[in-house]
Amino acid sequence: MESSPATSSKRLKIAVQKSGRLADASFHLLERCGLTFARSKDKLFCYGRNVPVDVLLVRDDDIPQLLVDGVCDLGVVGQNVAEEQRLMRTQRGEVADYGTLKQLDFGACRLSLAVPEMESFDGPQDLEGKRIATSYPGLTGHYLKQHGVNARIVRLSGSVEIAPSMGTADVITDLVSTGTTLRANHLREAEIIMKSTAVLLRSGQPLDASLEPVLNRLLARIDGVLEAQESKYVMLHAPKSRLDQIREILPGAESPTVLSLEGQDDRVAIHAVCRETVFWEHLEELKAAGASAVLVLPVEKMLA
Ligand code: PRT
Ligand code: ZN
Repeated sequence: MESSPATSSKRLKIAVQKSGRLADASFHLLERCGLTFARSKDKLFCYGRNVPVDVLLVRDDDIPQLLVDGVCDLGVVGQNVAEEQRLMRTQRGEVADYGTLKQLDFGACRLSLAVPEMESFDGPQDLEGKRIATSYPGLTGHYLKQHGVNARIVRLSGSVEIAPSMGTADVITDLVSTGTTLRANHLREAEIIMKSTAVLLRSGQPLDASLEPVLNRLLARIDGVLEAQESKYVMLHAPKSRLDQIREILPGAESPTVLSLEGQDDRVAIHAVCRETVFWEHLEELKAAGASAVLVLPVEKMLA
């Protein structure tokens, strides 16, 4: 019996969060790249139907280790998790063999230092001798070291924001997005330690040569999806004489298509892909420049 070449059975493995803040957006990104999946019964494994790509659904904290071990080739996590685990591994003398391939456009947050709202904070030196509650001992310790401050880190795995009112810490470092949690706990964001978004990580383990083209195609599609998200297709009518002015207003447009309008010698139709956000202000400027029939459409996919 003829067996297929060994390499043909190789599949790219991507780890994403099973449930939580990054779960839906990570999976949606892969779907927007045109990947379709069959889910296993326990919903922990998704088999790519149309491409040799499988998805493992796991806790976000486990993703760096899966990459270090080479169990997965790629993973989507917050930069905060990737950097925290890198620092902790380095401290323990272990390897943190993974790197960032791409910054993604979801999961934005920041790791911040927060102090009780009535207390003053004039800079990192104020932390000398204090107790800092955090789930991020690596990043917090790194920040203290950078500023030459000695403080005690109280490591907590959750509900960090209640530590000052419970009396178990003086200040905290925690992830913040809207700031509601801090305000509800009478804390004030004093300093940003790190800004974070979700990132696509790649294992440092060598990838099977047969999977390099699969990876490259996926990366090109991710670029297309990320670019399309911002981009809009703009159509409008405008006086021929104002062409240059209109081109200047259209944000991030390269060379617009100019079409003649039947029965109108002095006006043309302009179509352009705007690669930057089109704000209402831009539309008002276009109108002031004589544009009419302005249409702004979403871009589904884009291939550079
Ligand atoms: O179960 P699993 O271990 O997989 O998930 P998890 O509970 O560890 O993580 P999850 O789903 O809460 O967060 C996953 C990632 O989302 C984080 O590592 C960040 O990269 C990103 N992210 C973005 C956030 C937030 N925004 C965020 N606001 N992660 C947590 N928060 C929490 C924060 O800890 C605090 O309790 O939300 C609260 C603050 O929110 P605001 O809006 O009140 O400021
Ligand atoms: Zn987690």
